[in-house]
Amino acid sequence: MTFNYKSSLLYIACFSLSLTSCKDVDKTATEKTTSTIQIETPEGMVWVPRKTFLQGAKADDPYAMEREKPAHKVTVDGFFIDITEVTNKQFKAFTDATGYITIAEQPIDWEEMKATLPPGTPKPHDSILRPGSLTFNKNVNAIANMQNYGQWWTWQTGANWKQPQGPDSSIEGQDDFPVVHVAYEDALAYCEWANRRLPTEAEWEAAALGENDNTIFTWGNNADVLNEKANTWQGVFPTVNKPIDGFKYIAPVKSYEPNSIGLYDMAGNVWEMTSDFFNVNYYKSLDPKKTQVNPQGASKAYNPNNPYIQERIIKSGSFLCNASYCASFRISAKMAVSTDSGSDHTGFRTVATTDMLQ
Ligand SMILES: [Ca+2]
Ligand SMILES: [Ca+2]
Repeated sequence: MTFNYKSSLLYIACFSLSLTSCKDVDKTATEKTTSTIQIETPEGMVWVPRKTFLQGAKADDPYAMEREKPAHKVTVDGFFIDITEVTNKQFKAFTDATGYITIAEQPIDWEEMKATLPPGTPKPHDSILRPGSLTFNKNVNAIANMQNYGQWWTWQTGANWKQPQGPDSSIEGQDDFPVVHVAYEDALAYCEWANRRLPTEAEWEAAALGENDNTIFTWGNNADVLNEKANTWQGVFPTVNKPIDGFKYIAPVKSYEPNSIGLYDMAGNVWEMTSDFFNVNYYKSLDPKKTQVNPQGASKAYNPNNPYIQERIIKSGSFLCNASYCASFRISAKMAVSTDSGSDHTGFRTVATTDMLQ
C-alpha cells in the first residue's frame, strides 16, 4: 500500500488495474555552532531543539504498522523547520527566479520509466506519456479492493502545480495553499535554490512531537479531537467525503491550530517528503541497544510492492487520510513516493541547520 504514482499509472494502463528572510525574528536559536556564532531564526521557520526520543510506533497505537516497528531511541541535533508546508506563493517565487520546469510539466521519458517497472512491461500509448500528474478521483462510487488504489487515482493530462486539476484549473487565489504535483526532484531543486533541505524522517518526527514526548499524534494522544486538529477525510474512504473538519479537499496552510512548537499541518492536509529511503525492514535492522544519532534512514529502499524503484518516505498523511484506511495522520505513520512523480495531495516542507545559514 504505497504511492508509486507513475508506475501505478502504468500498471493501470498496461494491466487494466493499477521564504524566507531574516525579517521578523520570533525566536533565536539558543544552540551555537561555535562560541561566537548565533543564528537568527529565518522567517517562517521555528527551531527544533536537540531531542532524544523514541522514533517509530507507539506502544499504545492500535494503527501502528509493521514498518513503524520497533520503536527505537534516536537523537537529532537542533534544526530549523518551516512552520507550514511550502506554499504555492513560495514555489512560484522559486520558479520565477529560476525558470524551473517541474517534472509534471514535462513529457514522460519512457526509457527512464521502463527501468522502474517489471521487465517486459509494454510501452503505454503516447497519450499516457504526455505531461500530467495523478489526481484523486472525486467520483468513486464503489470500491472492490481497498489495496487497489488505482481505483481512486486518475492520470490527469495537464495537471501540475499551476493547474492542480488539469488545464481548466488554476491556483489563482490560492497563494497560501500548499504546492502539490511536485516530485521529489522538484522539491530538491526548490531546496537548493532556497538554501534548505528536506528533513530526515527522524527530524520530521522530532518536529511533529515538538514539546510532547512519545505521543501518537502531533497534538497528543487524544484521537477524538482529530477533526479539530487536522484536515483529513471523514466518511467512508474513498466514496463518501464528509468535510466535518471544514475542508473536503486541500486546505490553505494554517487552517488548524499549530502543534506545541508552532508547526501547522504536521498531521493531514498534504503529505510531506523526507530524505529517507522507504525501506519496510529498516527499523528491524537497527541494534536495539544503540541510540541512533542523526539517522539518515536506510541505505537503500525496499518495498515489496514496488521492488523496482527507490522510493522515499512521506509523512503526515493528507486530506485523503482516514482512520479506516491507514490513519496516516499519526506521527510514526509513513508511506512511499517515487522520486519522479507527484500528485495532488503530496507536498513538502524544508529544514535548515545552523551550518547551512552561516
Ligand atoms: Ca477534510
Ligand atoms: Ca501535512
